[in-house]
Amino acid sequence: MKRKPRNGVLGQDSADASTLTAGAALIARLKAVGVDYIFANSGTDFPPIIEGLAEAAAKGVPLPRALVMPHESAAMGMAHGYYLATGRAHAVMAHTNVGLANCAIGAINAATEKIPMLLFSGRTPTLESGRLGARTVPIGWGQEMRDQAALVREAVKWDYELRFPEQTHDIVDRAYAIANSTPRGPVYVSLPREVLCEPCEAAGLNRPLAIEPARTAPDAETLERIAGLLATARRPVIFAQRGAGSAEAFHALSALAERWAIPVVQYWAVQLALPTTHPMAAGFDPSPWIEEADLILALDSIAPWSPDLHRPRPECAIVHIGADPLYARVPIRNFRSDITLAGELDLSVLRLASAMEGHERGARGKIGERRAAVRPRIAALQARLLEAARAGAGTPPSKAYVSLCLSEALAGRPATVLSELGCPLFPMTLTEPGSWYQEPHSGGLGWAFPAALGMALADPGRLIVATMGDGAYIFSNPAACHQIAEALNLPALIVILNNGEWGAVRQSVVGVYPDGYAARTNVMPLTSLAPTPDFTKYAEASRGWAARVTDAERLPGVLAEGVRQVVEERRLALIEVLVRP
Ligand SMILES: Cc1ncc(C[n+]2csc(CCOP(=O)(O)OP(=O)(O)O)c2C)c(N)n1
Ligand SMILES: [Mg+2]
Repeated sequence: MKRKPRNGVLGQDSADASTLTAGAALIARLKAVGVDYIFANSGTDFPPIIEGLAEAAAKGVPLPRALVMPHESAAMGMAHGYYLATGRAHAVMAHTNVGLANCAIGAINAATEKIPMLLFSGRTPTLESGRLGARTVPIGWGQEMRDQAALVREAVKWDYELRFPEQTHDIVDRAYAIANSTPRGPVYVSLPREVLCEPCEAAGLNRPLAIEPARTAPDAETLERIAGLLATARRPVIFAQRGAGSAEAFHALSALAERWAIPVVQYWAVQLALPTTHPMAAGFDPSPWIEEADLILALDSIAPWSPDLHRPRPECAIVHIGADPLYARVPIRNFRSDITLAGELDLSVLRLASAMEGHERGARGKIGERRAAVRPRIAALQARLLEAARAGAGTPPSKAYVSLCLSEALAGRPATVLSELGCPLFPMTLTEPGSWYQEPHSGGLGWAFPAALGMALADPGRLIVATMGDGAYIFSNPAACHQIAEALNLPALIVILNNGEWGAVRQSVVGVYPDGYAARTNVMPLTSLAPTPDFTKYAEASRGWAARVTDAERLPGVLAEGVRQVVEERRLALIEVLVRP
């Protein structure tokens, strides 16, 4: 019988302290560039990774924590949430083409939201025999693809296949630098098993990141033009869909909107740009503002309004600011842009706020006029939103009413709400940066639950709430997410708004065919989730605390207890609320 090779080609044995298996070097290099967690779902491609983890640990090499993810969608969602909480990119490792296919939705979501992450999956061995790592079982043939990276290529900024063990350090550095450069996004590297089994130099493993990520700053001249227009416009309005870029920029934007009396519309907001109760927080509907505007400033907004419904006047000046303000990844996106400013959003907002200062004297009268015109309208709008939410009380309650109750249950504590067809933003009182995230505009459902777990991992002192529709919860692979919450001790509050259907699909049918057969007869094929499961059982299966609210009067008490379970008992708590269809 042939001797089993330890490393590299048959018969070669080179494992010592000066070398590591490429699998070990790859993971160790990730740690060296700043990756603390690998969210991993392993398979037969992983022996050199798993052996590498053991080898590196035995040799005292620092490693990231490799966490078991029972489903790849959870791995991608957690890496997404972890980045939102910390601004730091992490790694996902999946099993060959099939694991990568399960990562595809997460990659699409990450690409749309410019979330950097390092995505890896094994590549089935190239060789059929004769080398360590060569194929051993039939899936070695069944999982081979002509172009595995094609599964995610449209979503990633860059992809590569590791060809030689000596490339390992460089490829990690390049992947990290590209993912973290403006505009950020996911990258993908496929890892052939034979290459990972090869020995690799350990020297240089701890050198600093060899390639600095590129950060694009806004052009000062263009910023100055925008500041001048914004200062002197009669009816300026800001549209913000992806927050302000950082906590500092959030406060700067709040101050700018207040000082200059500029309404901020948060239409389909994925992140919060200023407090919901801010005197210039002009709700989510562009309609009242867009037609009278003489200047629109869109901050990192993929679709700041719907061209089918909302029409800016031809003489209105339109400005787009963002990391990639023209959204070059999107084939069709023809929002007019008279001034286009590329650069990191936070830098643009902060520098715009300073540039505005130079215009203060000339604009004083204008500001007073603007404030008088918009302030009472915004106050009335905010009151109407609250009133509408209160009117949704009763059994079953509206989503907006549940949102109001949730907001009251969270009052006074640092909390972050992630909503995926769950509680709507606007009746809530959320005043802090990072307190609100909504599902990505790519809409790949199943995001909120694992993203909340990623946040809970990153920030254990914060109360993380994931609120979802019943459909969105099912998409999240709940068995996997609850297993992770228990295994990693990640308490979070899960609030499911159960209307027994895919209501968004129903609304879309009514939107396209308002007088159609489906709307008139109220027969909506392909939207019902009946019979509705008892969702509490999913949480209980992994020993979480759970409650089902069928009587809306009990809602405030149950929410308070759910918060207590998470904060004091450090348990995952799931609350299922039956809401109106
Ligand atoms: C992966 C994926 N599959 C399908 C869809 C299409 N889709 C969009 S909204 C929706 C229904 C969501 O239902 P639910 O979470 O119960 O919220 P509701 O619409 O009832 O408020 C579906 C199926 C999607 N966005 N993503
Ligand atoms: Mg539903």
